[in-house]
Order: sequence, then structure tokens, then C-alpha cells
Amino acid sequence: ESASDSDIEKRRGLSVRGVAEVANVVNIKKTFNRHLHFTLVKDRNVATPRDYYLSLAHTVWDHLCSRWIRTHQFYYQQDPKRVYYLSLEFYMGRTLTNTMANLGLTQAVEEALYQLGLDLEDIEEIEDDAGLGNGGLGRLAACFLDSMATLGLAAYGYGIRYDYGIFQQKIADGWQVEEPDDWLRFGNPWEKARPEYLLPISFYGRVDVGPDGSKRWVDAQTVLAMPYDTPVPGFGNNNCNTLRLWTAKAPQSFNLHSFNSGEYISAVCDRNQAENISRVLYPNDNFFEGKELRLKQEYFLVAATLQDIIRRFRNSKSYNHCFDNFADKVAIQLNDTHPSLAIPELMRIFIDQEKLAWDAAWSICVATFAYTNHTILPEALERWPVQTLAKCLPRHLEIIYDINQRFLAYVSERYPGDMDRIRRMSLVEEDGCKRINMAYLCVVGSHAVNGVARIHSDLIKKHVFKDFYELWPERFQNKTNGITPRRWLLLCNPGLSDLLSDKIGPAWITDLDQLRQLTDFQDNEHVLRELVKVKSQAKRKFADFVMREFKVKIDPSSMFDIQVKRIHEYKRQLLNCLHVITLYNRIRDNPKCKFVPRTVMIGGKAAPGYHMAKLIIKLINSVAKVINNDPIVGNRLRVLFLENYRVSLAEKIFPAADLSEQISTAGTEASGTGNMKFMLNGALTIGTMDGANVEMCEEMGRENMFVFGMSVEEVEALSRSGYRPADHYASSPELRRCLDMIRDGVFSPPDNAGLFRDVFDSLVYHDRFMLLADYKDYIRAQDLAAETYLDQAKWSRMCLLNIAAAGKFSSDRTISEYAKDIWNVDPHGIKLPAPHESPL
Ligand code: T68
Repeated sequence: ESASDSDIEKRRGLSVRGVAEVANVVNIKKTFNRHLHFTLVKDRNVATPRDYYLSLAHTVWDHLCSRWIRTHQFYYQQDPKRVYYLSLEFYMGRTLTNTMANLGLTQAVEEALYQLGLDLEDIEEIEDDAGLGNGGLGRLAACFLDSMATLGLAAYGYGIRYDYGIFQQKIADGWQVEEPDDWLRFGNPWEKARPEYLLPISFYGRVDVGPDGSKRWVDAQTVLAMPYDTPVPGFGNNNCNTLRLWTAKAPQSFNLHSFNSGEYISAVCDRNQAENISRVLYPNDNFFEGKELRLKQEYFLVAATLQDIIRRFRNSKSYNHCFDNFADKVAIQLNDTHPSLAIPELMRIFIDQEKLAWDAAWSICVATFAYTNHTILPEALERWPVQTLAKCLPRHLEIIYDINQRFLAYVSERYPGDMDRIRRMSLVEEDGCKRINMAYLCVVGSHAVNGVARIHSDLIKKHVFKDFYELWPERFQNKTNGITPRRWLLLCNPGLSDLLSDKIGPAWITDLDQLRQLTDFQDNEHVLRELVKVKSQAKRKFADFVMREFKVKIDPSSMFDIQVKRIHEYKRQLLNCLHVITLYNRIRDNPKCKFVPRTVMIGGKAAPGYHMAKLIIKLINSVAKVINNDPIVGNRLRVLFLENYRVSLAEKIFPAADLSEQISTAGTEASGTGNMKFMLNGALTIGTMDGANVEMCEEMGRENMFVFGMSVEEVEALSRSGYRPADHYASSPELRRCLDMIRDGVFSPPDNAGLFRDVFDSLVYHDRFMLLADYKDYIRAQDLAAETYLDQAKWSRMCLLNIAAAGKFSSDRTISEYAKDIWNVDPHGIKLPAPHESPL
């Protein structure tokens, strides 16, 4: 129709995907062909889809290089304060589409490939995710890099270049099976190795005391750290920061004794030992595993990074041959306690190597470091056994003891005679096996400590760090998490992006608060219909994908009810299951009843050693099998486990979602960030008053969210008064029936009727996360969601108001707050000239 033609024209004019200028298109085609010939050494007859992907990646890379070099020249000249984001995880996902979007190349590339007879979307699908993270914590680091580059901060990400990222999840007979994620198999076109900048890292050995009492770490073994740099382009500002990832290399001298004693072959083979440090990401989320290899990874990152930071400081213009102004020029953010050894390591460098006095060194450290806490679950807190530290890092253990001694002296000065307080606040836990509480070390060694959503920041002040908050209230802050609107709207949802830019202009991309303008359209039927159309298209597209990829047919007109996140008892995927079984029973009891068709999709990885999480996956698949094959159900209810949930699959899911499940027990999910991605893409939330849900609800208004369940205060009160899940089992017939079905083998394989007994027992006799207490209110909220879904006008209006209220959850806002309140840096905000425009 003609109206939509002019719509398309109008949107082209507004397009934020760059302009397909003829000159650009010609240039891109030329470069693409040149890379196919000279870099891949292929012609069009023998080129594989991967060759096309790599040619395109190299073409786009060429557009990054000048911007990357010039950004770092600019930082050298201006010498702003540098921000270092230290993280054991950077969950980056794919890079091609993001780079094109941030460089404004998308349109030109699309056109160039079209002229070459190739399809951009097919090519994009070739790229493997960089899965160097578990979930929220690692993805947050990736969103922060995008925002720091877009805001023009002189910021660096520092992490480990794992050979194997988060495992690939396969489902076999309903069970999770892990496969290694060999993501570097075909090479990585987005990194530049820097083998010329190797740094030595020490392990083991002992502490030597000099005649003057000075300490030295001696007889240590050495492993080398080799940096690989990945460019991090900002959106539309010609800025390009660096993510530096370290890989472990054995030094030439490694195992020299064996070489010389004729054990040549086994000595060469043993080099692997050293290089295993960066082999594989530990696949636990919200769980501490005290393995020596993990400790070595943590120290490896920290030691390599601090050498690099100090080298850069020494080479900078403001270096006065001392460290007095170090903290004015360097901010180091610790992403959870995983890089917490940075605190004793910087002290070791200052004292043992630079010969600073303790007090001078300590004030610089505290002024430099800041720490972000991501969880209050006790099993996730890092408490390293003193023995492990003594063996791997003897000098650091001594320094930690020294820190503790001075700290406790200060505490007893402030609270004379309060011995219990001193015991509680000690960095060294004495009960049972002696351990160091790394979170306490971070609080003592940082000038700022933050939680990741308001409710979480309040809880850490009340519980985990109560004594520390009393001592230093000024250290404690909140920084509510955010997500980058570039990846999580512009790039993953072009249909919605175009609609938004059409209605309110494209400024939302770097100023997400602009979305508030949408409120003006809340009663505009035309706009609401367009919104419904965009959602339906995304749902059809996802249904096609599910058909192709999983060979499962789903109905795009049913409500897409989705829970995607790591599988964990506190996230309560089992509560979702109980709802699904409840719906199933209602259909079976009353096959003629009015029913809002639903497709319930659940996805996520279980940590390989987490037995209950793996059993939950098996249960979901078993429930799906029974329901999907029951002819009485027909297409009213479908259940689907989404295999191998990861960043690139998430990008397909959020645009297609109607209902977002955010159902953790109040007080357990520090923030959540998936919740924000659903909201930004126009899904409605069914959720508890937990994590960032609280603030989402506040932004959109309670009438626009399906809120249910106990509040934190109610959870705490119930715990105190003694929670008895069996009472709920006894008193609610609908709930009891679901649980009995799980116990009695309705979903079990024929040869193993008792398979889900542990699930039943865990819920009815323990129920640590109080699912049974929240069941009834959850079902009420689900029924309300279904009823609302029937009223399309109302539902779409709520969607619009959700999107309109999502501005706060931009990681640009989060990073601006870190910059101002923690790092004391100014986003330079200026746009650098493009390489062809002018010299710096
Ligand atoms: C998550 N934490 C929080 N941890 O659970 C989530 N843990 O609420 C929050 O939104 C997110 O952090 C960002 O702040 C994690 O993802 C881990 O992945 C993890 C990894 C290793 C060890 C412990």
C-alpha cells in the first residue's frame, strides 16, 4: 500500500543504521573482495559462508583501526584519569553486527552484500559468541564497555582470554549435556595479539626477609601473560576503547631442569600445565568453588593487569617519579571479589618493590579501588582457605594478615572492648578451616562499595556488611544496573527501533530517557496497532527460527511466556513449572473451558556440578513431553525448553516475548538485567518485588506490572517465625495435586518412576526459597496476565508504557553514576573527528 511506502521513505530519512552512500558501498565491495582474495585466499567458487563472514569481519575491522589508534593518541595527549574495569568475565556475544551499528556502517554493508548476491543476516549467523561469562555479571561487564566507549571515558576492560568459554548446552533425552565451547577454532578476527608485550607472573615460592626486615617473594615459578586486544567502539562518536584479555604462556625456561636432564619430550609437554591457567571459564554462577586453578586465574588477571596499569601510569605525562598522584590518575573497579587480590598485589608492589611506607601505600590503594557486590547468597561469597593462599601466594597472605591486623586495631579503637565485633569483622575466619573473607577484604581496601539495585544495596548494608556500614557509612552506595540500548534494542529489534525513531526521533539511542515521550501515544490507537504489528512480526520470526532450529512448531498467536536465565533454585524455575502443571490440570479437568493459549518457554544453563539444577531441566523437558503430546491440550498450551541459551539466542528471544518471568524470592536476585531487556522490548513482567523489578515497577507504575509474592520484609518475618512448607502443601489442593504428580511419576520415564522424588522432597520438606508460600499469589497474577492478554488494547497500552518507562535502565545512566560518584571522572562527551575528516 502507498501509505507504508512513504512510511518506509520517512524511516529511511531517519535511519540510524548509517547511510548507504554510493561511495561507501563501492568501497566496501572492493575491500570485501580484496580480503576474500588476499586474506582468505579464496575465490567465489570455493568460498564457504564462513569465508564470507571473515571477509566481512576484516572489512569492518579496517574501519576500526584508525579510530582505535587515534583514540589512544588522544588519551595520551589529554592524559585524563583512566578507568580500569577488572572482571573474570566479559560475556561479549557476537561482534560483527554491533561494530557495524556503532560505526554507522550497517546500511552500506547491507547494500554492498546485496549487490554481491549475499545476505547479511545469514552471514551474521556464522559468528560464534564470545562466551567468556556465565550470565548477568559477565554480560553487565560487556554492556558497561559499550557505555564507557559511548560516553567517551578513557576506560579499559581487563580480563582473561579463555580458550573455552561457557559450555555449549545440548539436551539429550531431556538431560543437559555439556560440550566444550571451542570458540577460537576458526580464528578470531576481532582481536590483535600483542606477543611483544609479555609480562611475567609468579606463583608458589616463599617469603624472604632481608637484614633490614624488608620482605621479598622468592623461589617462585613464572608464567607469562600475553595480551590480546579487542576494540570497543562507542556509538557514533569515533571513539574506540580497548578490552585487553590475557592468555597464559609458558616461558622458555619452564621446566628447565627436565630439559637438561634429558627429559626433552615430557618437558615440552609439561608446558601445557602453565598454559592451563587461561584454558577454561569456571561455569558457576552465584557459587564459590575454591579450586587452586581458579585462584591462579584470579591472581593471573590481577598481576598482569596491575603491571600494565603501572607501566601506563609511568609513561604518562602526569607521572612525577612517585605515586602521590596515582589515585588521581587511576580508578580500578573490581567486578565482585573475583579480582580482589588486586588489593594485596598493589600493596606488595608499593611496599616490596617501590619501597613506599605502609600508610602511604594503603591510602593510595583505598583511593584507587572500588568494589561492586553482585550477590548476598552465602554459598557465592569467596572465602579462600588460608592453606591454598599460603601455597600459591605466600607473600599476599602475609600482606592480608597485616591489613587485617591494622584494621582490627582500628576497630578496637573505635569500639573498645567489643570483642565479638572484632571477631565478626576479621578478614580471617577462624571457625573450622581458616579462611579469608574476600568481600571483607574488598570493603576494607576500597573507598566505595556498591550494590547493583536499590533493594540489594539496602540489604548489604543491613546484613552482609552490617558492621562495616556502621563503621564507614560513607563508603556504601547504590548503582542500579543497566543494559546497553544499542545491542538490546537497536541491533536486536530493528522493527521496534524504526517505530520508535519514527515517533520520537533517534535520540533515544544515546539518551534512553527520551522514551518517556512515548507516553503521549498511550491512547493513540494507530500507534498501539503499529506496536502490536511489530511484536507479531517478531513472534512469527522467532517461531520460524524455533521450527528451523529445534524442529518444534509453536503458535505465534499464543502468548509467549518466557523465563530465560541461569537455572538456579533461587530463580525458581520450579515455580514456573508448578504454574504450567496447574494450567495442564485445569485443561484436563475442563477441556471445554475458555483458555488463553500460551507457549511457555524456559531456557538456561545449569552449572555442571549442580545436581538439583540439572534435575530441574530434566523435569521441564519431561513436563513438556507429557503436555505437548496430550491430544486434549491441543494447541492451548505448549512447553518448550530453549536449548543453549546464550547472548545471541537472547537477541532473538526478547523482541518476541509477551510475558517476562522474573520470579525470584524477594531478597535473592541482586538486580537481574534480563528483566530490563524484556521491558525495553515491550514485554510485560510478572515478577516479585526483588532486585531491579522494584525500580522497574516504580518507573512504569504498579498497574503496568503483574506483581506478586512476599516482600523482603515478609520473607524475613516468615523465616524468623519458622517456615513450614508442608502447611501449604496440606492446605492448597491445587498445589498438592501438582506436587503429587511430580512425586508419583506422572512426568517420569517409565523405567524410573521415582526420578523427581528429590524435587518433591526439597519443596515440601525444605523449600529454602519459599516457592510454596508464593504459589497462590503467583497463580493469581498469572490468571490476571491471561485475562489482560485477551484485551489487546489494554495489553498493548501497557507494553507502550513499559517501553516508555525503560529509560532509567540504560547502562549509560549507570556508567554516568559510577563516573561521577565513584571514579571522579568526566565523560569527555566530545565526538572525535572521523579518520577522513581531520587530524586530531
Ligand atoms: C549476577 N551475578 C546477579 N554471578 O545474580 C544478578 N558468580 O542479579 C545481577 O543482575 C548480575 O550479577 C549483574 O549485577 C552473577 O551473574 C556470576 O555469574 C558468578 C560468576 C562466578 C562466580 C560467582
